[in-house]
Amino acid sequence: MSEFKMTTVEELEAATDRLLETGAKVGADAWQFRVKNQTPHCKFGETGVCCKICTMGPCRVTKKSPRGVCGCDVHGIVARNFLRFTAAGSATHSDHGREICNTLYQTAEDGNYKVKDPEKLLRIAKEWEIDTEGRDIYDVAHDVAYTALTEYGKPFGTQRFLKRAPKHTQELWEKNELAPHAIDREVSRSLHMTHMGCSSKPAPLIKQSIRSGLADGWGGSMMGTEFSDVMFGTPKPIDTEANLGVMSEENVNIVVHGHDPSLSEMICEYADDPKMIAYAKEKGAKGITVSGICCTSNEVAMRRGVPMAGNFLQQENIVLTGACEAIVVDVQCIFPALGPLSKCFHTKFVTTSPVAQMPDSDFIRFDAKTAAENAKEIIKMAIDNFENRKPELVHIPKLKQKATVGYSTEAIVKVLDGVANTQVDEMGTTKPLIECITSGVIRGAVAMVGCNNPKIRPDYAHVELMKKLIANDIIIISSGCSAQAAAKVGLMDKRAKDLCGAGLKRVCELADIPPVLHMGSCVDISRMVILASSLAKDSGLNISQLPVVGCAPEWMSEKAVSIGNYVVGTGIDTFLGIDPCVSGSDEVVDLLTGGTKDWVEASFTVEKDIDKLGDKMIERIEEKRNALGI
Ligand code: MSK
Repeated sequence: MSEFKMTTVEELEAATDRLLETGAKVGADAWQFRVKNQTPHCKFGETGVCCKICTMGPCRVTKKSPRGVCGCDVHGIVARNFLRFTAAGSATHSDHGREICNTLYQTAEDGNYKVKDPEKLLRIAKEWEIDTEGRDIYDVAHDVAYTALTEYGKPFGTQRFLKRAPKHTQELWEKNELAPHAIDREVSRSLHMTHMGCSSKPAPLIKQSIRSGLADGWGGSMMGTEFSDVMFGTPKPIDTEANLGVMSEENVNIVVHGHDPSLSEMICEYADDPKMIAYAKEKGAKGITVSGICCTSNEVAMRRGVPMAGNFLQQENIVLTGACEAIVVDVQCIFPALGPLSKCFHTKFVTTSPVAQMPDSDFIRFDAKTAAENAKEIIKMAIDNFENRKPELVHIPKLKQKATVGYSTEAIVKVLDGVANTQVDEMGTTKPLIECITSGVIRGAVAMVGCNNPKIRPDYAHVELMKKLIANDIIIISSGCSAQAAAKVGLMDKRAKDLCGAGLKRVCELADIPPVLHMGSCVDISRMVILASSLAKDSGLNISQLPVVGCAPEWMSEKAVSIGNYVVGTGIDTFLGIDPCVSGSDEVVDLLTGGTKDWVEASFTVEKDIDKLGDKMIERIEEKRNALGI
C-alpha cells in the first residue's frame, strides 16, 4: 500500500489562492473579498439585540435604550431572534423532507423513482401500523408516503418517530411539553410566539426552539433520510475520492450542489448512460465526470461512490477551475455569487427548484414526473458546453484523497460486529461499540457536523479537532460539510488509523474502518440521534449519560441551529465554535448553556478558541465516563 500523507489546511489554502489568481484575470468576485467588505459585522446583529419584527422599529438595545418601543427587554428580543432562526432551519430541513415524501409517493415499478430498499420500507410501514400483508410494494410506498405527508399538518398527536427514542427521553419530552406536534404547526407556532405582542419571556421561547428543532430532527429530517434510503438505497461502506482533484481536465465536468438527492441521483444515473458518454466523445471529451459539493455530494457519495469535489466554501473554486461545464443546483447553501461568477467563465449555472431561483442562471425546472427528461437535458447542455472551455483558464488543483464513506447506522452496527466477533462475541446490536467504550478502548464518540464559516479558517477547526479527538481514542461520526473537510484531507482514508491513539487504532484495524465515519448529509444527523438512541437502549443508560457529544465548530446556517436544538433536545451536549447571536442576553446565554439541562439533561457550550473547544469536549466525555465509573 502506498504511503499515506494527509493534505494540510495550508495546502488547501494554497490551492484556493492559485484559483483566485485565475479569478483576478477575468475580474471575478469571491467570498474572500466580500467578507472584507462586510467586516466589521454589525454588533447589534451579532449579539442578537436588534428587533425588526414590527415597523415601530427597528429597535436596537443599548445601555441608554434598554427596551424596544413596545417595552420588550433585551432578553425577549434575543430569545425571539433565536427562535425565529431555529424555526427557519426547521422549516428548511423539513420542507426538504416533504419533497422526499412527495417523491416517494410518485414511485412506481416503471416510474422515474423506484423502491430500492423494500426491507426498510416494510420496517417503517410496520412501525407505523400500515398494512403490508400480501400488498404490492408500491401500494405500501404510497400509503407510507401519504401518512408521512400528514405528519406535517396533522391536527392531533405528536411525531410518529418520537417512539424510536428511549423511554426516558420520551418521558422528558412529555413532562416538559417538548414533544413536537405537526411539523408545520411547530414552525407556525414559533412565528406566532415571536410576533409583536406575544412571548417575550426567554424560557418559553427557548423551549419552543427545542420543540421546533425536534420537529426537524425527529420529523422532517428523519423522514428525509429514511425515505431517501428507501428510494436510493441505505448506504453501505463504499470507496470514493475527495477534493478538487477529482475533476478531470479531459472530461465534461458536471458538479451537483445542494441537498435533495432526487435531482443528483438522476444526473448520476444518466451521466453513466453509454449514449451520453458517446455524445461527450463526439464533442471532444474523453467522458463525463460527475462530482459534488455540499450535502448533495454526501448523498451521492454515500450511495454511489461519486467523488466529492468539496464543501461549502469551496463552491466558487469549482467554477474558478475553468473546467466546470455545468454546476447544477437544487436547494440550500448555494451562493447567489455562482451566477455572476459563472458568467466570467464558460460554466452553465443551472438552477432547478422553484425554491431556489437565482439571477444569471439557466432555470430547468426539475420535477419527479419528468425527472429523466430534465436530467438528460441538463447533461446534454453540459456536454454541448465543453467546446466553449477556455484552455488558458483551466487549472484543476492536483489535490485529492481516498475516502471510504457510507456509514449509515445500519452499516456502523454491521462493521462493528466484526470487532465483536473478535473481542466480545456479540451480534447485531450496538453492544460491540458499547463494549469498546466501556472497556476504554474507545473513550467516547463525537458527532462532528456543520458548515464552513469565513469567521474561521475554512476546514481548520474541523480538521484540527478531528485530529485531536482521534489521537485521544475518540471515534468521530461526521456529516455535512464537516465530513467533506475530513475526506478532503484524508481522515476518511482507512490509513488515517495511524493518527489515532492505540485503542481506536486497534478498533479501526479490526473493523477495517477509517477513524472518521461518514454518516451523510445535514438531514442525516437524524441517523446520529437514532444511533445514540440505540446505544442508550442497548446499554440501559440514558442518552445524556453516554460519553458522546455533538460539535459544529464552523457552522453558519439556520439549519445548523435547528440541528443544535434537536441534538441538545435529544440529551446530547453540543459544542459550537461560533456564537449563535445570543451574547446580548445573559439570561438567554444561561438558559442555552445550562438551563436546558433541567428539561433535556443537555446544553450548549460555545468556545471560539478551537483548541480549548477540543479540550472541553474531551473533559465532558471523561466526566461522563467518571460518572458511570468506567
Ligand atoms: S451543506 S448547512 S453548509 S453543512 Fe448541508 Fe454544508 Fe452547512 Fe450547508
